[in-house]
Amino acid sequence: MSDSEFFAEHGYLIKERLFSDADLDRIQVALDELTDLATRAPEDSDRFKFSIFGHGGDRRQVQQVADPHEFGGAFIALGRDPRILDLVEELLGPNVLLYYSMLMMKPPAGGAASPWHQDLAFYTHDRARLLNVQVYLDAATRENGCVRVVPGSHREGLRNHYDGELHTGVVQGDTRDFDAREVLVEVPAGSIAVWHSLTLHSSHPNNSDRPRRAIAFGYKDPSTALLSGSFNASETRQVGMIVRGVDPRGQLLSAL
Ligand SMILES: O=C(O)CCC(=O)C(=O)O
Repeated sequence: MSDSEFFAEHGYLIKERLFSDADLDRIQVALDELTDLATRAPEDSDRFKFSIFGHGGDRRQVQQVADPHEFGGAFIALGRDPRILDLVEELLGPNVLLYYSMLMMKPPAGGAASPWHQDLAFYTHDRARLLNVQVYLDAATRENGCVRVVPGSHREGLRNHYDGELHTGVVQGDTRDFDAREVLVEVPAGSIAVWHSLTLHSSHPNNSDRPRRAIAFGYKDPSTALLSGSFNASETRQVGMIVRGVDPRGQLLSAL
């Protein structure tokens, strides 16, 4: 089965050790610079979050950074890396827009779980031609809070993430069926996981003594259009940038 056939069937894809230890060392240098910069941030913002995974917000250790690719260097190089983009092109087509990125550093000893959700619920588009690529800087295991996906759920439509008028970012109702169908993304450092914007996913808490750090990149086919405002400012704060091909419908012009 080819990568695109597997992705079409299951809504996710795992590539183990796509990046070498030398690649990870380069990212680590950039990460050290960025986390150092974050300590100067006066408080939680759309850019830097210190308590999103729990632990009461230790200001010396940023837990989430929005759009690290905007800082350039190793982060934008990673978002444009041909090893990722060749795969994304195979799944999305010749035109690819880097839509957002997110650095997630789930701390050890109780880093919080993420509840079941679908990424498309955060930025509704006219078609679900968006996907997420998560690059693992550490080995991910159940113990340190790996991601879980529900295979095939991208073919079951968008679930309700609303409680009345409130967009919760969490699938409402009984989710025990998702727990029963979960596939754990347990991978060595340097691996990637790709999931479709409609694939149900969540993550376990980090009950280990090791962090679980990852950088996510959101990519989309630029001919798919945002239908309404985002519920998560950091994910559509910028209109993104073309990293393969062209912007055939002028989305970048109209989005401004
Ligand atoms: O990395 C995690 O623990 C959760 C990631 C996630 O749910 C997302 O990026 O949408």
